[in-house]
Amino acid sequence: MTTNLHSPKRVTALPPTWCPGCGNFGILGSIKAALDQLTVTPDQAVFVYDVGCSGNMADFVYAYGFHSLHGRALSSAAGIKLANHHLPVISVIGDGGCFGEGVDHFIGLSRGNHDITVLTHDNYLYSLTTGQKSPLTPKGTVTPSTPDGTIDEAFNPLGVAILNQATFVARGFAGDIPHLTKLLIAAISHSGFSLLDILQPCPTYKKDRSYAWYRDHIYYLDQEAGYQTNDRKLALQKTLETDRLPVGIFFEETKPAYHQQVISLKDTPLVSQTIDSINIGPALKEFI
Ligand SMILES: Cc1ncc(C[n+]2csc(CCOP(=O)(O)OP(=O)(O)O)c2C)c(N)n1
Repeated sequence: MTTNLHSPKRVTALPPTWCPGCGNFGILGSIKAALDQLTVTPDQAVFVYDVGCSGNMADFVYAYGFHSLHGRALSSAAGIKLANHHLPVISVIGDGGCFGEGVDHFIGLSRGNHDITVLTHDNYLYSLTTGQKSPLTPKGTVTPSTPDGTIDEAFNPLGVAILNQATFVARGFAGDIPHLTKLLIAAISHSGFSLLDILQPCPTYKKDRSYAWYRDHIYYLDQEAGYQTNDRKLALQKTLETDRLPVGIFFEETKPAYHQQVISLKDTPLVSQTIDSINIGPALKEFI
């Protein structure tokens, strides 16, 4: 099989394995549309996948990809960005991976303003392993791992990002592909840490959050008179709304990204630096 990295192709020949009606189909559609509109070719972007239903996207997107361990897609993405600043680096991760196993990376990379885009496929569950509770599962929900209902209060991902100095924080809905595509383009184009939390119906394990339920409960921030995306306190307040769910850009600001502040990297990414003058002999001596 020949590989043409400059092809306008966006998906591989493999048919997606998700359940019928899974929100991941809409997210994949938006990724395709966003890459088209940004005219990014497969060799000009890197996707870093976590494990899970969302991570299975690794087989379907036609671009550079790295399938990471559970909860480690963000740290791997940050490393790739430090090695080559010219590539947009996009993490595809579930709410379990990002806000459970990977929550320390989520907070740390947000504070550092690492220039990565984080797409959280937010279905309120660990879906691939058949629907156990995740940090986002609403309190009281019965799941296979919480037969008497969850006791913990749900994690607030957008609020945590806003409080930890993220420079782009947005929420999208997998059932509105044109709107999600616009948010994706804005998130990928943003220089610095961008979180796009995507409300993703899981028709197999979370039947009470159907497409119809979301359509009844979401509203669009860009249609709200007077809403400003540069007000961190107002954005934080919006994340506390649970009766109706705002979608759109909650907050954005421009600040130098992490790699732009590392003296040894800011002018030349690692990938372009010469290693001729590096002698690892003394370091190895200890082990010989
Ligand atoms: C390193 C590793 N840890 C754990 C697992 C088991 N595992 C696979 S998918 C999954 C759940 C993922 O849930 P989430 O991150 O919410 O993604 P979703 O499946 O809902 O998209 C788990 C625990 C694994 N396959 N590999």
